[in-house]
This record gives sequence, C-alpha cells and structure tokens, in this order.
Amino acid sequence: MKSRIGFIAIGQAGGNIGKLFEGKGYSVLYLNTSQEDLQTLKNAKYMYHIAGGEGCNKDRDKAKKLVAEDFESIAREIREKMDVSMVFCIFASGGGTGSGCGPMLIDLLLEEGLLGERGTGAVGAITVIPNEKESPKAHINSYECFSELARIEGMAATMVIDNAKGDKLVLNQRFVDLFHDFVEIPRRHKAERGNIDWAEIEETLKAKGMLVITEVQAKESSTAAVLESLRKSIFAPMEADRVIKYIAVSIAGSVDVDAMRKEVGIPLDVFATYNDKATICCISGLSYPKARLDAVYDKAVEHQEQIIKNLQATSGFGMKKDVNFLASTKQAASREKPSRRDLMKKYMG
Ligand SMILES: Nc1nc2c(ncn2[C@@H]2O[C@H](COP(=O)(O)OP(=O)(O)OP(=O)(O)O)[C@@H](O)[C@H]2O)c(=O)[nH]1
Ligand SMILES: [Mg+2]
Repeated sequence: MKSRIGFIAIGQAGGNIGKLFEGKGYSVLYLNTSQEDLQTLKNAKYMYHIAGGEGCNKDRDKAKKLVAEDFESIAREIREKMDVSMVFCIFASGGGTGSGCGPMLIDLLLEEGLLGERGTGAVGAITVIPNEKESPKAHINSYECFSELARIEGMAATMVIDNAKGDKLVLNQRFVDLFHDFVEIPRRHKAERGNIDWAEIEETLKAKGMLVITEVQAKESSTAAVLESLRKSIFAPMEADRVIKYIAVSIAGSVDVDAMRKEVGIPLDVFATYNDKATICCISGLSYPKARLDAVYDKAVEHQEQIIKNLQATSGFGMKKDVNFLASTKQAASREKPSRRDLMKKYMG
C-alpha cells in the first residue's frame, strides 16, 4: 500500500508527521515557506522551499499568496515526486504556512487533476486542531482553515488530530501507527471468514468527511472497549448527531459489528476481516466535528474586544464581524494583481 499513498507535508507540524511516514517507507514531499524549518528535516528525500518565503509567522494570507505566485513550480514538483493514486496533505490548522496553503493546494490539485492516472487521483487531508491553551490567533486560523476545507468539492477523507488529546509528538506517532496499521490490513490480515482488499481500504479513505481510526489490543478487545477507544481517540470527537459512510474493521477477540453499528451509526457498507493481535476499526464519511469547531470559534472570539482595542491603539482601523476579526486591523489591503485562476481568487479574499 505504501506505493499507492503519498503525503505532502506542509509547515512544521506537517513536516514532523511527514517524517514519521517517510520512516515507514511512504513517499513524502515536504513543502515550507521557511528554509530553516526545512533544514530541520534531516535525511528527507524530497523537499521544496516555496519561492520567496521566509516563514509565515501564523499569517495564512501570506502563505496563500506565496503558493499562488509559485504554483507552477509547486505543481511540477508534485507531479514529479508523487507517483501515487492517493495523496494526503498534512498540515496544522492553527499556524500560517500549513493552514494557509493546505486547503488551497488540495483544491488546486483536484481542480487541475495533478495526481494519479489521467488526473483521477484522490486528495485528502490530515490536519491538527490547536489545544484550548493556544492563542486566539491559532484558533482564528484553525476556524478559517476548516471553513475552507469544508467547502472543497470532491475531496477524500479528512483526519483531524486533536491537540487537546495529549502531547503533540506522542499524538504524531500514535496517528502514524494507526494509519499505517489500517492500510496494511489487506497485506497482513487474511481470514477464511472474510478479507479486506485494497479497493475497500481505498473506498474508505476516499469518502468525503471525517475519518477516525482506533486500535484495541486483542486481550482487551470487546465491542464496549472499541466504542470506548473511539470516544477517547486522538481525533476530534465525532459529532453526536452524525452521518457515517463506512466501517472497516479487522477484528481480534469478540467484537460484534451489529452492536457497534447501533452505537456508531448505520453505514452504507461494512468491510470486515479478522486477526489475532488487535482490533483495528476505521470509520469514514463522518460529519464534521461541529461541536469541537464551535469550541474553536468561541476561543477565537473570546478575547476579541481586548485584542481589537490593543491593535486599534496602534492602527486605528475598525472591526469586521467575522471570525478573523484581526483581518480588518491590518493595513489597508494592497490590491492583488489579477490571479491566474478563479480558484486562487477564491482563497485570496
Ligand atoms: N500534533 C502536532 N501539532 C503540532 C506540531 N507542531 C506544531 N503543532 C501545532 O500546529 C500549530 C502551529 O502550526 P505549525 O505547523 O507550527 O505552523 P506552520 O504551518 O509551520 O506555519 P508558520 O510557522 O506560522 O508559518 C499549533 O496549533 C501547534 O500546536 C506537531 O508536530 N504535532
Ligand atoms: Mg513554521
């Protein structure tokens, strides 16, 4: 499966997670606006410094502008390096570079058919939600990033690592292990009672919406334990009032899929196989984690008045009733030169 899935790792968090995938043998292309960040990636095979970039210090607009201006070269790099049928862009939603570039790049890759045979390759996202102690700016960026992601047509799955669930480096490792164990199911797990093949893994990963994966060791494995591990997962919590498309599960021990469906939701299809080490359960085509994103929004606007007051003391601009209340406190926007593609315009405000 490693030859079918590739990763485009953007920004610092993207790079950290990308390195772990590269360590497992996947193709990873690292993109950053910061040369210094790229230099921390020792032994990386493919990396690209976005022209003109010197880091984006949490400024999403700066990142988008750099991508728009350097898109021809970025596209060439992706076409040359990503010889796979499915790509996941990895980026944190709370920073500048990854958060700004991620959604726009996914949209451009899909629109221009840059991946896979005849441009039919799937493109999904792996992103990170800031923990509740992070700055208002991180929350503003995150909310904007998700608003853009939710509007992309034809996108594959989105995985949302939630930094509220623990130490970020521990979460990175846990996530990469889960993802790898899941896509390795067809190669590792063969059972008379049923197999999961690559087409089913691909279908699960291609479903638009959230995707979560969980794993429970065989000796603790039961329906209740799998449901509990879904509740405690490293991902943003599933919406209570959710839709769901697929359940793909490799069962160790006694897990009752019908009982699980009653709790998790009725999927369009279930793919199941068996093994004796650990139950690996993936659910995809899930609704966006609206409650978690509402909390991000609340954090973004919590200190709105104080921040605007502070900024107005030096800039004197008014405010806009938008989540990015900071946007209106910037210097009057410089006029964009006409962009090459409407799609780019969509992201450039
Ligand atoms: N899970 C996880 N989160 C991370 C990691 N590194 C940074 N973050 C989170 O990501 C957000 C910051 O994003 P970065 O990836 O550092 O930012 P960037 O894309 O490099 O953008 P700029 O540096 O602002 O141009 C914050 O919410 C951090 O908590 C990581 O390795 N793992
Ligand atoms: Mg950075």
